[in-house]
Parts: sequence; structure tokens; C-alpha cells
Amino acid sequence: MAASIDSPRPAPTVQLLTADGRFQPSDSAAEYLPYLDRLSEDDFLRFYRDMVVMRTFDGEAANLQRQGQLALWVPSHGQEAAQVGSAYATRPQDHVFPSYREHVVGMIRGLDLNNILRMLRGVTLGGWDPATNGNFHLYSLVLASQALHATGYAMGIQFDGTVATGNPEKDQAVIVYFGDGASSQGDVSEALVFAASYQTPQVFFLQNNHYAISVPVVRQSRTPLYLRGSGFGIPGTQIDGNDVLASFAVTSKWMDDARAGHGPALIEALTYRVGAHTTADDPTKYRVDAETASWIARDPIARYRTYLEGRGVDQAFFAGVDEEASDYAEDSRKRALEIVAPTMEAIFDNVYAEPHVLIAEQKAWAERYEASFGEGQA
Ligand SMILES: Cc1ncc(C[n+]2csc(CCOP(=O)(O)OP(=O)(O)O)c2C)c(N)n1
Ligand SMILES: [Mg+2]
Repeated sequence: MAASIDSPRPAPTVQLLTADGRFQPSDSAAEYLPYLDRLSEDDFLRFYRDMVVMRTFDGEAANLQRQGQLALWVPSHGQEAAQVGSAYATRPQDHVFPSYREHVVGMIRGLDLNNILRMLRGVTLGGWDPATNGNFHLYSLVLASQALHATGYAMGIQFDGTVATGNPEKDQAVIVYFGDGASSQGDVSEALVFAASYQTPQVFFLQNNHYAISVPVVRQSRTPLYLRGSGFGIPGTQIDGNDVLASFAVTSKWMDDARAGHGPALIEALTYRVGAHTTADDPTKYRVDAETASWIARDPIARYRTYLEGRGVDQAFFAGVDEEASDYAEDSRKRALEIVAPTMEAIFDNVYAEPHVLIAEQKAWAERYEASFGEGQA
């Protein structure tokens, strides 16, 4: 029977750790294995620590929303391995364009997560300055727009000549995170066109968590998403996104290639959004418990812990991480409750970099208006 587009060949998904925590690389993993040699014993531990800290923080942030302290929370439960592995594959000089769920990537890049809580508490007039926060760019709630920002930035890096200089400390690349749903947006296709044409130094990191709110990925694409790049001339690799080592190794290779001037690549990380889309969503309305349970059985943290135990990491380490994670979450809660809303006038301060006569006029008007209510009556 002729091959049909409905039955594509099975993807050679790159996996290093099985769901039960055994180190058993798939055949497709061979070319990525050398990248693990970069990891020190501390790095292996840090992967675990960051995943656990994030999951605990994530739960605390959801609680804050339920208690009326945040307007919204966007959970990342289940996606920690895809995010942590890929984040550690970046270098300080790289630029990271997130979607809105990559909290732990921000943490690894040096963003104080209080910035994200401030935003979702609705008391910040912007995000943060990427230049002083690890080149971690702003969250983008306009789906897929960040793909264009990233490609534009990658073109800029190329024009600046900071790619393939031969100096690994200097060469830069860009990574952009987006979801399975976002991949249906025109912005992603346009970004892929420009990335291919200019051979930009960038990685498209697609987290396929199987849903775009209530729409399952099977409704959106008749082909596996890692193939999306090939029509544009961009190589694609599918990875087990719940395998932190696969995420690290594969992203390291493609980021290295991008910095060396070999052009863009696309990675599809197969993972699952265990929680709700946001705290405004109820996933029981559109998916069955058995499906969620099948993914929980492939949990990224549990499998990595089993792997580390097999490497001889002792129980005191895991207990210490649990304690550190709950301290981190508690401190985040405390700081979230202390966040002070900016003054009304502050909204005028960042419209232009330089003072502007119209803005000054509007600000003076707003101040007069506010004062017209008198003390304590506003
Ligand atoms: C341009 C645009 N269209 C629609 C929406 C509404 N919306 C917000 S999130 C979302 C689903 C996104 O799914 P996916 O890209 O898979 O990312 P995930 O939330 O699963 O991480 C939609 C449709 C939006 N924010 N922006
Ligand atoms: Mg999705």
C-alpha cells in the first residue's frame, strides 16, 4: 500500500531516559550523546533541583491565584524537563524569547520570578528589562508573535557579526519557545521563512503539550510538528520532552550549530500540560482522566530522580531540594503579598525614552484630575 499522509513514518524520537528512569538512549540519540560530556556532577543535580523548585513554586502561585492574590496563573507542571534541559543549553550571551509558560527558563537565565508574579497580579505597567535579566525577553500573550521577534533579533545578531566568529564566548544564538497551538499561527510560518532565507542563528523550540487550551494537537496538524520545518528547509528533531537529558543534549547541538553559523533548527518536545491551561480553565471539560494519568506515569521529575538514585545520589540531597523548594515558594508568596502597585503617574514614564511634550501635558492633566477629588475621596 502506498504511504499516506495520514500514516507518517513513526518519528525517531530522541530519548535518553526511559519513563522509568533507565539510561537507554534511542538509536536516534547517538549524535547527541557527546553533549552530555559537558555536564559536571553539579549540573546533573542542578537539573533536578530546578525542576523541583519550579514545580513547588508553580503550585504556590496557583494557590495565590485561588486566594485572590493573582489575577491569573499559567501552570507549567509537566513541562519542567523540556524547559530546564533547553535552558541549560543556552549561553549567557544568547537571547531567549519565551511564550508565557517558561517560568523556569526565566529563573535559569537570572530573572527574579517576582517579575512574573507582579505581571500576573496586574500591578506592573510592563515586564522587565531583558538586558539586565539574562537576555530573557518579555512574555508574549499574543500567540506566536515572539517567533517573529526572535527571528528579527537573530537577523540583527547576524548583521552585527556576532555569529561564527570562532570565539565561543562571543558567538550568539537565539532560542524561541512556542506551543503546538501557536505553530498554527501565520507568524510561525513567516518566522520560518525568514529564518530559512537568512539562515539565522536560532532554534525554534516547540513544546507540544498536546493542547491549545481545549483543542487537541491532532485537530491542528495532520503531520507530526517536528516535520513543520522541513518544507522551509529547516531541520527538525522530535524529542521526548519529559526527558531532561534529551532536551539538554539536543538543544545544545542545535544551539552550537546556530552559533557556528549553520543556520536554524526546529525541536519538537513531546510533553503534556498536566494542569489547566491557566487558572481560568477547567481541563476536565475536554480531556479524560486516563490520558492525563498516562502522562503522569511519564513524569519528568520522577524519572530523573530514579536515574539520579541509580547514579548513587543519596536521599539527603533529595530531602534538601524539597526543603529548598518550599523555602523558595514561601519566600515568593511573601514577596508577592508585598508587591506595591505603581502610582498612576508612572504610566506616563516609559512611553518614550526621552521627555515628550504631549506626554508631559497628559501627565499634568491626569494629576489635576486626580487632585480634583480632594484628599481621601478618590
Ligand atoms: C493571536 C492569539 N490568538 C488566540 C489567543 C488565545 N489563546 C491564548 S493561549 C491559546 C492556546 C495556545 O496553545 P499553545 O500554543 O499550544 O500553547 P500552550 O498554552 O499549550 O502552552 C490561545 C488560543 C491568543 N492569546 N493570541
Ligand atoms: Mg499547547
